Amino acid sequence: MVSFTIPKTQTAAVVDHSGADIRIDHQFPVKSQEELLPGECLVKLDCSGACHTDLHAALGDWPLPAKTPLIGGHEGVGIVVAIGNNTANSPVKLGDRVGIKWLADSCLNCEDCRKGREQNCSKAKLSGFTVDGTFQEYVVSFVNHVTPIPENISSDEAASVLCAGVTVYRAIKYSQTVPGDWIVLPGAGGGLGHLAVQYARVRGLRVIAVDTGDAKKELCLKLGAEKWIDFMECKDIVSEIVSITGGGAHSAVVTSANGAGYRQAVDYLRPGGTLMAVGLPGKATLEASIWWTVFKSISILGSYVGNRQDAIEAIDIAARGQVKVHFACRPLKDLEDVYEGMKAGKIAGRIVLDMSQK
Ligand code: 8ID
Ligand code: ZN
Repeated sequence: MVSFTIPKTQTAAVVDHSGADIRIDHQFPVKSQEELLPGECLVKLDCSGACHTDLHAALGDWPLPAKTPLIGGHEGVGIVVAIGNNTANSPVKLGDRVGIKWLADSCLNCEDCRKGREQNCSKAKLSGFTVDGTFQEYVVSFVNHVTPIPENISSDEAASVLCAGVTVYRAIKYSQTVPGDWIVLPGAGGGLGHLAVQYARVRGLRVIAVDTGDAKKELCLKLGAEKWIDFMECKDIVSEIVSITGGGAHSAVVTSANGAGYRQAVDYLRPGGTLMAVGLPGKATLEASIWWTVFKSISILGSYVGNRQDAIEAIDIAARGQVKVHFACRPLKDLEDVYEGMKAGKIAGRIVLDMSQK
């Protein structure tokens, strides 16, 4: 049987209280195998993506508070190095490479879990929000919810599929679109958005990418967007989209981190169109005209991460090379600087934190 030596301490990026800067702690305790509860596993992480959600959590942007002190992070990939005693029927074993996603655990027995909306389980545990996440070398997670990572994708390529990828994959899956339809992606140059461009292409959709700046423009067009709109430059986004699509888009999957990306979406959708709400500004409201929403038979749907099956499907598409995360690697200690880049909207694609570089 494989066995692993587990150190007593590790390096972790800690937020002591909401709004505090990141503190890099080189002596943060690691749970021993004996301390793990049944159903828990310890994963030695290779890397973790940094999602805008981690920034919202660190800043306390949302109506729900994160735990503090908090170790954020929910796009981790690593090896299972320990499993809690008395864990029954574990789907993973020691040495398996697995992914950690936002949904760390759920009861699997309630109505939401039974219907495949595990993320809405009232007992859900959230990585990097209600339980410590992947901005550390060793994370405690849960055997039933970690995602098996196929061999033909590296850990750093897989990491951001686990949140950004799964989330947009599911939003597009439920967007009621068919091949040949037009999809508008506000936020297309960001972490979620650049993967949305690719998952939309895999589905045969025609993509209008909306974001700002040359780097994001170049990235979106390279990844298969047919049209680009710079939201800082375009004077009239609605008429631009209506003209490109000959009457309005079939769907919009909004991944902008602020409310502005949602504005006008109902106006540029064609009758029967679907607005998928994904970006999570904490305080903004969606000011859609009720009259036009009804008159045009518009669907407005919230789409929140994905379940275990969505994760397996999204990672499979990436492992087959059809979707690629565009990322740069940085050491964990650079997390604060990564957050600054995110606030300024300077990151095209994703940053992946490499745990081997402390
Ligand atoms: O389950 C979910 N629904 C889920 C899962 C994961 C993340 C939701 N999110 C949320 C995050 O919490 C965040 O609010 O999705 C949002 C985007 O996350 P991200 O992709 O990790 O953020 P990013 O890399 O910073 O990308 C955001 C992009 O939006 C653009 C920015 O330029 C950036 O490229 N953007 C903004 I800010 N305003 C815009 C606008 N008005 C805009 N693009 C178009 N129009
Ligand atoms: Zn995320």
